[in-house]
Amino acid sequence: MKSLILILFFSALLHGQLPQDTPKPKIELKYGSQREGRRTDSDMARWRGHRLGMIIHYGLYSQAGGAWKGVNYAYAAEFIKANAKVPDEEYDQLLKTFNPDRNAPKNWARLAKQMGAKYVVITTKHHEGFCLWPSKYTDFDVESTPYKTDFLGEFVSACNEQGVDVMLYYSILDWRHKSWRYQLKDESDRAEFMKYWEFASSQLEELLERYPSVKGFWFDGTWDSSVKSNGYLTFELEQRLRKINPGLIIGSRLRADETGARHFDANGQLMGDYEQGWERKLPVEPLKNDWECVMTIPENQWGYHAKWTGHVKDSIELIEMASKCTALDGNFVINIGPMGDGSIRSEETRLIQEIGAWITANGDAIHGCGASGLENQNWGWLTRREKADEINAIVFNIPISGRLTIQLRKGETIKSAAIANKKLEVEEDSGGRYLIHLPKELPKTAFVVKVQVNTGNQITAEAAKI
Ligand code: FHN
Repeated sequence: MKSLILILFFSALLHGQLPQDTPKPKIELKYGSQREGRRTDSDMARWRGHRLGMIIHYGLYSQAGGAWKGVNYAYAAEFIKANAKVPDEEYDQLLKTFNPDRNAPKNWARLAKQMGAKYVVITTKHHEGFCLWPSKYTDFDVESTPYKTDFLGEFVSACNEQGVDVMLYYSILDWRHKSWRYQLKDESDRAEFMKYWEFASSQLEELLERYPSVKGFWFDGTWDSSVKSNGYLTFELEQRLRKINPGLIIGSRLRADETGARHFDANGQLMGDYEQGWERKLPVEPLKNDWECVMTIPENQWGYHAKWTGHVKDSIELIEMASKCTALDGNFVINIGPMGDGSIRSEETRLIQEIGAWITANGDAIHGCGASGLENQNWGWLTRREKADEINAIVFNIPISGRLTIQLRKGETIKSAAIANKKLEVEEDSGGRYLIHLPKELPKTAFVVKVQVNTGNQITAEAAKI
């Protein structure tokens, strides 16, 4: 009898008849996702088309370079206050020496442009609480330093001049503010935390008023229970900011719903405009939502650390990641951590120049492109501009056979393939499989083969998921 029950159970499992296979009932949420699918407006399309960005971590911690009183702390340099357990009064001494080069804002904007970044995310306030702009809500800001003037404003203007969009990083978590709470254990914690929330909300409104050209916010430090168990606050804050600028782009990291679910609500729907959880990791296939990956050059270092340890990425690795992100329909953002005086370490300058040189030659396979709608092959990544019948085959691994395989879909054919306008031999195999013969002389770095395709109306922008 027992074995009969087991047979019936497994047969039901195989045929999908068990109750757990029925779709989960939708949970009624007031503070969950507010939209189905991707945003379709022009502000979001602009952000999506950028594909390559730069994120800058800069604050008081940049002066310490990962060490305190002669002791080196290997963990993330922007955490030096926590790593070395520095009391507030002692940490405040860094205010007195914060005096970056006056040209730093312009230099950084120029470097971002040179790298081919179409947008920059800059830390306006990291977990340490220091504000890069003169905020009317705190004295723990740039106005209290010898630099005095509005560093952030100067940077935003410099980016505007360079035609590079700006997104503002803002840490909700604040080690410095007296009213910040990690959890709300009682009513007094709640009362204090509500004061903090109003402070942060007012600062964010202040940022929008001061810098109307910014395109969005990049939130961080939202993982503590004080925030995630009060999801309605994140919902209301998002609404409040969108009221000032309806086109704002806000990643998923700000949000929690009333069940405490973060990024995705309890029904699995994305909250915010794009998936913001891709930190130092990339997905393996195109995602249905917009998404962005932020990447450090060394291991887990965002702020300036004088002693990088572990693997340090080189430019071709970062270029491949940027290509992969484009091929998987996402944006790629490379972090730099300027030194306390505002200068950029030589390793980062070199990488920026190398990436920039590659982008100058090949950027049209990245900017404005997205997933090709075809299967990526192990020689590299395929990208395509919306509705275009040209595919970019970005080659990172040259096959020993000297042939690139491309698998088209039914009804599609390849018209031609070329590297830098030099036509290549294209051989048709069976079942939509094509072989592109590479020449003996090849560029010394990753290169793009432009492949003209007859789509036979098979590939629409929607199919290409751009
Ligand atoms: O703790 C921070 C870290 O310092 C850095 O700012 C990164 C950037 O994505 N975000 C946090 C960790 O998730």
